[in-house]
Amino acid sequence: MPNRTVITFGTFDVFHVGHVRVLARAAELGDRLVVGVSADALNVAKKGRAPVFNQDERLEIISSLAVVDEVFIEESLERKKEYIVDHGADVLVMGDDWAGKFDWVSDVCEVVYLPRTPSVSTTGLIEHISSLG
Ligand code: C2G
Repeated sequence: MPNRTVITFGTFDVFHVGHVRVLARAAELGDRLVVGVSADALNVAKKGRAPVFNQDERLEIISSLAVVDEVFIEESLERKKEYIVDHGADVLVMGDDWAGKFDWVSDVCEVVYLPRTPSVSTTGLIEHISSLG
């Protein structure tokens, strides 16, 4: 059977167990996992704030994980198809907070949405840490 390449995308800011689990489950769907880490500028455009950890730091964290084979910076959500083709991905995996949002790439690869890990989020962690004073 030929090697199956999985691709996923995310900011992965304030790295937490929900991130670990989605990456581990994505890796199980193939032989090689490629991760597009959202650029700082994309995050500002998408969420209206800069990430806590900058893109070089987030890239370093993600590339250090045993389940991850390759990383790159995702500059734009609209370029998803180009990233998928350039990295030879057979399947796009996203958390189900994105359910339906990337079905438009399904002519170039399979699209899978995985359930999110409940009760943990970067925003929640930032609020929690801020409240510690
Ligand atoms: N995630 C999860 N469970 C959580 C939190 C996050 O499964 N409790 C998943 C998300 O569904 C996503 C990945 O972890 O698949 C990364 O989450 P974010 O860093 O929030 O990613 P986001 O900013 O939504 O960027 O091209 C798409 C974007 O780059 C996705």
